[in-house]
Amino acid sequence: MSSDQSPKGTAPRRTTARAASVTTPAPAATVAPASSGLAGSSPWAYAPAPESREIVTIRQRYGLFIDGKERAPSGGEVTITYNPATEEPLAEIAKGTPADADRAIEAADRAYRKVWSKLHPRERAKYLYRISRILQERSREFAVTETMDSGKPIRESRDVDVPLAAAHFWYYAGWADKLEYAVPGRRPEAHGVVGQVIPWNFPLLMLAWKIAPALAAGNTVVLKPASTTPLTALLFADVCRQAELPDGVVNIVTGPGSTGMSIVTDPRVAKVAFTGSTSVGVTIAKGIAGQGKGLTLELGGKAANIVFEDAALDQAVEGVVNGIFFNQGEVCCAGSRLLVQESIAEEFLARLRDRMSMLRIGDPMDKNTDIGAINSKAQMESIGELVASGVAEGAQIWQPACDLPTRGWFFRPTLFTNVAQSHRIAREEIFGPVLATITFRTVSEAIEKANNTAYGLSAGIWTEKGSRILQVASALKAGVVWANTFNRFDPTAPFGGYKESGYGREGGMQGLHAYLRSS
Ligand code: TAP
Repeated sequence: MSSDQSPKGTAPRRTTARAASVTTPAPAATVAPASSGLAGSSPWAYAPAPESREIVTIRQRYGLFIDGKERAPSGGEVTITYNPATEEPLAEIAKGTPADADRAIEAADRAYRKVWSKLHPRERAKYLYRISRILQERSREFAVTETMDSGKPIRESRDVDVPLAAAHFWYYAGWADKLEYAVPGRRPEAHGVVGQVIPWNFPLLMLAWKIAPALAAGNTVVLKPASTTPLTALLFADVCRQAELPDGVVNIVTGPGSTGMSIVTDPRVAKVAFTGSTSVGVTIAKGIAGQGKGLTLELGGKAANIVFEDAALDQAVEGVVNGIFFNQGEVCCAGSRLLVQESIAEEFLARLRDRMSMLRIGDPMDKNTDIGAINSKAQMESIGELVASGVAEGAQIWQPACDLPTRGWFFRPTLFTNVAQSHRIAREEIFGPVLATITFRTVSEAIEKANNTAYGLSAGIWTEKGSRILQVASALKAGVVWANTFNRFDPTAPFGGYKESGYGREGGMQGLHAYLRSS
């Protein structure tokens, strides 16, 4: 049983904002009146619009997916995956061991040598198209499963995670027989077996980002999902069977971080891809140093969302809200630092507070929910600890009044002002619905403050001036810079970071390069 979660009742019940202050540090928090906007007891409150769970059958127990078959873990142990919105146990998950990792790598190696590398690239493409179609056909099942296992709002899993996952397989299917155009003048070759470890914030989407280009380039895969969100990866195993993908081409090994380490350090694994925390990324880089493996690391972020005085303010408010509250802020590229020009700061923050008061927090299965549950108790505690540090260090905290369920892990959207760049909330990745506001006066000050971070994954610019967008974007040390929008993803666009945000790119033609050796 995973130690950070515990089973309790079932359906989420609601309580008032103040009674739910368990999710935030009590000291100095300013909570807006409950009657504001559409929240609380307003006659304009939204009626419940729950998505049905009936399309999903969650089994009591899941094994490992090795060589096309479901297998019991060699150690016979299981962990439990929970619904973070209700704290109810969903299923028992096989606790894969290093011996299981070894079996999976052996299967992937055999499948690479005997089947996958011998297939005409056009035939590989057909499998990818088929997987994409099946994901589309079973999209509701995937969306409901993802929301139950991760806590993210059904609106996001339905409209973002699942369609984008299908789009990645579709996009890379198109590349499978055109690899020589990705590396002109050189001969593209697959690595062989690739080892992939993914996090819990976008479980299916991260799987698609990793598996689709790997297969298109001709590799076979051993993937370890995060322990708190294994279900859509295991459902994906079923898609592989349905698509009649040859045995061993994709292997899913659930289990703890140590099992992930066994996968990535195995000498038969020629390329490693990891998404997750910077600390584990560093451990993996050290663990495989000197082995000559390909490595891509997609790690944390502390993105600046910069609002200039000439920006379309309501549009910018919407973008800032989307930037930090999408997926409860559990997003590596979240716009977690708001940099707002001093001349408009007061007005902008007033509009932002108004908009935050309209956010609907609660049951992720409700189609009206904007902010769902935090993925785990451990993550809740981590967010709470960082928020408490913000208060202790002297920043001003504000949270809208909103009802929170009494069960499950929910954190009220939080806005900090009076933030100094030295505060922990301005420097560390919070990975929760918490926005730290810093003001600036000039363009160069904005650039300097935006770049004053150990990370370099993403940034946002809000201005009506095209020339300013170009000037600022080229000065920002961030892998992705959005202008007058935020959190836009597309399979054709590369994504990745600088500095402690990692290296290598996923998505687009660049994402394919990582899975190819070219001679
Ligand atoms: P991590 O520990 O980095 O987990 C990511 C993945 O790595 C999971 O599958 C995890 O397995 C696995 N893992 C853990 N230790 C490993 C090891 N030594 N070798 C190989 N694989 C290992 O993230 P977390 O603990 O869930 O979250 C901690 C913090 O990381 C968060 O607060 C957040 O700031 C950050 N985070 C960032 C991202 C992105 S996208 N940048 C994603 C998630 C978390 P288990 O799940 O079994 O531990």
